[in-house]
Amino acid sequence: MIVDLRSDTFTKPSKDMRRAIARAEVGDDVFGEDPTVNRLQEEVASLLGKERGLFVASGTMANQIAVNAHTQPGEEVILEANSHIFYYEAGGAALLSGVQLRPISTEDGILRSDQIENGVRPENVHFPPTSLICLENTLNRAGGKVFPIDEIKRIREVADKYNLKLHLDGARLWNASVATGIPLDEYAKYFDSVSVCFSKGLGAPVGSLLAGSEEFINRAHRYRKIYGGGMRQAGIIAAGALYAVRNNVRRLAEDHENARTLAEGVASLPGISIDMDSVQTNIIIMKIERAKYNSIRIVEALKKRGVLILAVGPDTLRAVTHLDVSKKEIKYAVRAFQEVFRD
Ligand code: TLP
Repeated sequence: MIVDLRSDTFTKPSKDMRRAIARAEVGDDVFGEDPTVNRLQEEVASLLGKERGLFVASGTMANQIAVNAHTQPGEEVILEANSHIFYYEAGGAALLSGVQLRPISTEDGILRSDQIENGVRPENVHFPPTSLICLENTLNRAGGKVFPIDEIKRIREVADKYNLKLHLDGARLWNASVATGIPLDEYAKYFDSVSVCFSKGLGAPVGSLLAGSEEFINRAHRYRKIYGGGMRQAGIIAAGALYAVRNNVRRLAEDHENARTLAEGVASLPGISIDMDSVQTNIIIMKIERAKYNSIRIVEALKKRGVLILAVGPDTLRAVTHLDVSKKEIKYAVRAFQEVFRD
């Protein structure tokens, strides 16, 4: 048995999704003539309560386009030090948008409005002007935690006070919404732009969407072209995304339950610890005792037993549940952890 918990990006399209893909009506999307892409953009923009949506190749592309469309070269962007845009996007914001990132460290991944306010640059010839704040929900490196909506409201007030734009990396906003019952548009209304992914927990093979105002998406559309992201009969992949949005959102609750089961089974083992309060959705971050264990060796020992997870730091492991992992497989994974940490 192979239980792949490395990421929810490893999900493969189901038979029904493949059927929807095979049947997709297509056209040339660079000319705006792909009916499936257009339907997806309209449906998801409406779920997010935004005027328009733009289908793009990946979450990284959505975020990078947003950063570029909201800023001018030489400006500064405030974000959390473990955010995907800062940590995992290959320095793209500096390279593609010419902006400086101002990463703020927090203990729990949640940027507070006062930290942001302290980070806004006063007008002074020595400083780059602050123009954008980026938040993430759920928080990948903080164990899939949900960003609290009350803090988002306070951050919006800071953004308004200083005339800053606010972007949400909502790669897993679906998970946040299912976990809290807060609708997507209630989250999205505090942001000038939102990116969401179809290729994570929703199980589509490819694609993300950037949503915002008409004027913002017009600008974003140009950057998508510049970045080589103008695709032709993209309805082939948009059909998978549309199927995912229509069928795979509510079931994310099962992934959250599985994550809880796995975390409970592992947390009591010697030499490994999990902040159970952070296990709110489908990501589990585990800390191992460094004196005893090495994260790479643990990953190898689990792999020998058919359980795949990722080392995301020298003493940090990550497991992610998703629609291709069943309850039974989670139980198997717990047993594998028990064997490895008892040996
Ligand atoms: N995250 C991936 C890796 O890049 C780390 C994963 O396995 O979790 N925002 C967030 C919050 C993400 O977690 C990711 C992907 C992205 C953006 C980027 O999406 P893609 O991979 O489609 O560019």
